[in-house]
Parts: sequence; structure tokens; C-alpha cells
Amino acid sequence: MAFELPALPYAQDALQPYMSAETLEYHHGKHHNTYVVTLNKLVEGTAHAGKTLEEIVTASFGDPAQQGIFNNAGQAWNHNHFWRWMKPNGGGAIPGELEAKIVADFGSVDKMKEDFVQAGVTQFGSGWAWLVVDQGKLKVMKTPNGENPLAHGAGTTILGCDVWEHSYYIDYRNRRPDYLKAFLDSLVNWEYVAELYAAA
Ligand code: MN3
Repeated sequence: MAFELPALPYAQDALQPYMSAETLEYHHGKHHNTYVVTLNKLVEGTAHAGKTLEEIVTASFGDPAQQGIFNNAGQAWNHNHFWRWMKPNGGGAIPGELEAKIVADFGSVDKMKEDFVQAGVTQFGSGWAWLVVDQGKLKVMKTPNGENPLAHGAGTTILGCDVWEHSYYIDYRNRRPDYLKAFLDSLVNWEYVAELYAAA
């Protein structure tokens, strides 16, 4: 069965002023949609047809002959999660169990946020910043382009932020650090992140 573009879990203008309706119109409606449409074309009639997105991401990663499939499958997976990692009136308090784990592994919530922003800012060109649970420990990492912790076998992803320019250029122009700070402080759905942490 073909993959489908999931609907946004909130209205297109619900994340303003931190992420505009125009950004979501293009980012979800055009960029994410193109990954899904392209992936469906690329897997049709191949051994990947009928596999889950996760299976395609892990099976195609690192194979030059499957670079196109990986890029689109990776980005489809990344964006499916990205919309759910945000919510209107996001940011704010982190649920207790997750907050305690962040303090235990990073020293403080502020240090985790600092490391996350640093990962996103230092990802040269396009890519993602991530918070993962790897072998029982929370870690911040970054990946280029459509890569993700799933492809790298780097643990369970509980949060990710898209640092491709299409994610922030309309609202923040070149100010990627400001976008990453706004993402953490005003957009993240920490309840959902805590759910993923509890299940990891
Ligand atoms: Mn994107």
C-alpha cells in the first residue's frame, strides 16, 4: 500500500508566531508531500513495495544504488514525527520522569537544550538535530540531509528538529540558532517526547 502524507495534528496557523502558516503550507504541503510521492514512485514494483517506512529506511541506508529511496524514505519518516514533536503553546515544563533523566544525563535541562541547539547550529548545510535514548542514556546527535538515528542504529529517537533552511528561512531568515531556541522553548510537545521516552 502506498504511503500517505499524514495530516498536520493542528491547524496550519496554530504554531504562530514561532512557525508561520506559510512555512507549514510549504514545508508540510510541498516538501513533505514530495518526499512521500517520490518514495511511492521509487518503491513501486521493487522489493521494498509493501515494507514499512522503518524497514525501507534501515534496508536502503548506505547503499549507493538506493540513495534516492533512502533520502525520500528517511525524510518521510523524519517529517511524520516532526509535526508531532510540536504543538500550539509547546515548550514549557518537561514531565517529571523525563526531566529527571535529562538532569541525570546532561546535568541540567539548560545543558541539554544548549547541546541540542549546538548540534543543530553546527550541522553544516541541511540536516537534523536529535535527542535519542541509546543504551539507557539520553544523547544529543546530529545527522546530515535525510539521515536519522534509526538509519544509524543509534538508539530510539524521542525528539528531532529539522534544520534544513526550508524549515526556518521564511520565519527566521538565516538565524538558525533563534529557530532552534524557539523550537525547544515554545514549540516542543514534551508530553509526546515523554511518551516516546517511556516506551524506549
Ligand atoms: Mn523538512
